Amino acid sequence: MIESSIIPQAITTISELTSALAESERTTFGKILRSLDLPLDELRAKGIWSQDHYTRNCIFENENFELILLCWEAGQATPVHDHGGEECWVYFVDGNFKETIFTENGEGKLVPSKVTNVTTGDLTYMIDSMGYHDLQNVDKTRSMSIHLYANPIPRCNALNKITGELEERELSFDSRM
Ligand code: CSS
Ligand code: FE2
Repeated sequence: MIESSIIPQAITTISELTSALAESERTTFGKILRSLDLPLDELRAKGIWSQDHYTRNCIFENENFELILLCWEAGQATPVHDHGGEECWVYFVDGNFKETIFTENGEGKLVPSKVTNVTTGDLTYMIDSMGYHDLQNVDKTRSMSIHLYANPIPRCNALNKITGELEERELSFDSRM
């Protein structure tokens, strides 16, 4: 394991990021993501976008964590969801997003408890004990975010807007980078 003191001042490539995460304890994951300074052109060239839904593009995965580039068209959003009992860091690579955290009220209904506007360079953290959340690209243009889950999250619980019930969803990749 490397000491946090030898994490590079700035991480400027995806392979540097992957190596730093693979060689570090998860207690330093937030610090590593905060040191990101990635060239946007390289990521934009590798990303894929869909008019139907935000896309999930696997950068790297092992048994300890998965690193995913999410590509968002204007206005696209996640359902309200949890994180399968794992830790979730989101680094906002490019764009303007709204995060809404939901917690259960006395009747077990999910209600919004906190809304945060986040922008390029921000880092957020979620774990199921904090509740559920959704994310929306509130930009008028395409946006990107990098998601780090430790351990990997093959499935999570998401709110079905039609039934108002939580249901288990498989999380798949639209591409592997
Ligand atoms: N959990 C969602 C993104 S918001 S953290 C996903 O991985 O698709
Ligand atoms: Fe999430």
